Amino acid sequence: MDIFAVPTKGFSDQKFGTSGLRKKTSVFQQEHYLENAVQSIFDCLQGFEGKTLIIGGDGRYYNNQAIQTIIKMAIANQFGHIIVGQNGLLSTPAVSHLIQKREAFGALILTASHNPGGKEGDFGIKYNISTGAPAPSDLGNAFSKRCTEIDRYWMVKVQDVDLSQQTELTIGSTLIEIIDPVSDYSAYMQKIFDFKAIQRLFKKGFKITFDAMNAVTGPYAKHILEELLGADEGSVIHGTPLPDFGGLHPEPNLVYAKDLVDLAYSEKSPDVCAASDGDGDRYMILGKSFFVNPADSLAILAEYMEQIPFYKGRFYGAARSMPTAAALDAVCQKSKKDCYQTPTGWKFFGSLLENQKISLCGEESFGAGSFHVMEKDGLWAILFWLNILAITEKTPEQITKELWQKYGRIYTRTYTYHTESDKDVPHLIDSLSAKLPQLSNTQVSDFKIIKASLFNYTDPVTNQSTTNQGIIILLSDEARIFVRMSGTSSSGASLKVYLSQKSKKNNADPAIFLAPLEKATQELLQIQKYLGNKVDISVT
Ligand code: VG1
Ligand code: CO
Repeated sequence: MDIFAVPTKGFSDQKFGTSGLRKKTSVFQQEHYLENAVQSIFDCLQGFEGKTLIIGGDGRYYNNQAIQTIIKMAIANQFGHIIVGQNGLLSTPAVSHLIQKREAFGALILTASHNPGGKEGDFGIKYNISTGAPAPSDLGNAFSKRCTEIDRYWMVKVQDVDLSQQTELTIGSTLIEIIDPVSDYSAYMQKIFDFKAIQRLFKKGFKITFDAMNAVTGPYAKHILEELLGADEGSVIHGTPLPDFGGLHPEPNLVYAKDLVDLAYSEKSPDVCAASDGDGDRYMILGKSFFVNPADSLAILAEYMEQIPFYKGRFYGAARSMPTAAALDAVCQKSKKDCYQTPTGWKFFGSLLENQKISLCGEESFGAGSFHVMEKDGLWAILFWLNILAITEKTPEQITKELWQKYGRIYTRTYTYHTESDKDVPHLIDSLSAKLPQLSNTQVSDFKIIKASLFNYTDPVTNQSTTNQGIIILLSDEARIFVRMSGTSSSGASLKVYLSQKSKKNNADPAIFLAPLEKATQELLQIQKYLGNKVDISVT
């Protein structure tokens, strides 16, 4: 078998952001584009010869073609063992678990997560390290740099591998194993949660609808919810991974999972509606006519953590990303545990999880996880909820209202403003940043600004600093505005504005309750002035 070098020219637009490299599918399909990125990753790693690489993706268009290319490149780069999910599928948390279980060197995950798929949609690639965690920032920066300067990649000419069968074969000196993507993950979930208690819940007639959004979690959810836990057949909807996700935008939130939300608010609502995103690392949970916001949900997982056998005596502390409302903090305070605030992106939780500073972490974007894997994990969060419901015999609404009763309620809304220009959002953020020193003690609409500052973060374990991770504006009446630029857009730029405000009032509509804060935000940020009229706005 001949290993040969293919000349490439480097691509200056290959930047590894919050979660890997994401671009329009057509961009990825350019000659040498994928190969350039993959070889750049390999070139930044050391000592993988003879070791194991895991490869899988969320099933979107170009998934399997990309996997065939990567298998050949991994052989040429002399990995000793390649593990691939059958039909090219593996969810992000399943990959993270497999890395640990199979003691792999690392993994390549083909996904653009919540971004739409298909020919006209997005494609992406991310690398996870030997702990199972996403590549940390310095490694991601090294990948980006290497992508621009690389001038060759390594390749072999061999036949495509049949991904449709679970099998083993050897090419050159590399063993290739095609595995069931679901079984290791589902076995692990059974070790974590009380499946017997959840089975009893379903036996009593409990109903769930789980929307896999035509993405990777379908096979996982069907096996775990329907086959193992006894949920009715048909509880999992949109359960077959499709290359274009059936036209859905696989992001589980109030905007993109609207049909599911409508079901939850209808008379036909099951006890729980849940959904996951493209690569299976995020979740959404609703009760009958009741939406649990992700910040409250995270606090609830913390509140009940010690009641889940796997976590008994293992609640060390918790963390949330800074844009996430502070419901978690109150629970940690009450149980005298540390609560950390990190920049957006799962990679910032890695060192805290690995060093037992925290057991639980999450983001406002419907991601949550624990030390069970080094990624966020959508189905895990849903099973955690089912376990809580099984133990308490309460509804999501009761559980959430008890949380508000005990700690107060924090209202939240997140606004995303997408523009095709990649200059306007940075311009707005730069202008606001320059004004920050003068903002303290000024009045904006009904609020007084107490403090306005840039969010810089120093990792408490590694001491590594990361600057400019957003702008925090603390206001009177326990209100807060957090502003940052999205790191996962495949084109243009998105401004994200996160509002939150604590109140003793439990039963207001968040949109109405937060209207005065929204008015203050518009006044302060002057979004229209900076971004113009051609913006696509979504609110969750
Ligand atoms: C978004 C979310 C962030 C999440 C990231 C990756 O990032 O806000 O919380 O970690 O997506 O999630 P951004 O930079 O667009 O706000 V996923 O499910 O793509 O792995
Ligand atoms: Co995701």
